Amino acid sequence: MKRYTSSFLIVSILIIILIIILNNNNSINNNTFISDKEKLLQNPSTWNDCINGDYISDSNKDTVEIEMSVYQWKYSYCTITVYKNQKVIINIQSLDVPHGIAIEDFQINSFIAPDNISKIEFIAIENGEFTYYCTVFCGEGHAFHKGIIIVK
Ligand SMILES: [Cu+2]
Repeated sequence: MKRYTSSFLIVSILIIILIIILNNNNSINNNTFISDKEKLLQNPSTWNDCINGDYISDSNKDTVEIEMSVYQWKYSYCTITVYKNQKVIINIQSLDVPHGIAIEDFQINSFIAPDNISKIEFIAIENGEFTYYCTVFCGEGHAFHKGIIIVK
């Protein structure tokens, strides 16, 4: 009986630690998205900009994780620069209507529902420039809803 109680305790503690870790990860992601939304609301003209400009990854890292927002009709990064052989994870959230992201060269085609985080990942095995674009018709600017991944 005592053995069952102590293993039950250990399992419970592990579950609690896991929940805390998962919640922390979520709050990091959410903070980025909340601040992106605030930037847009504070200055409506920025809706036609990539509000966070260009992303350049740290060349010392094997894996890079990027938080990116999408909205009519931009991605929060106009370009994403990574280094050859890096594993790239992009967490994307829509700040308004449903959008998508496709990167044909990396066989990626993902739907992005509002209030959900879509995760895409690929390994940058090739040097070059690769377009990512929206795959869900999202209004008059849809045809120009794109950005570029630069692999150095
Ligand atoms: Cu779109």
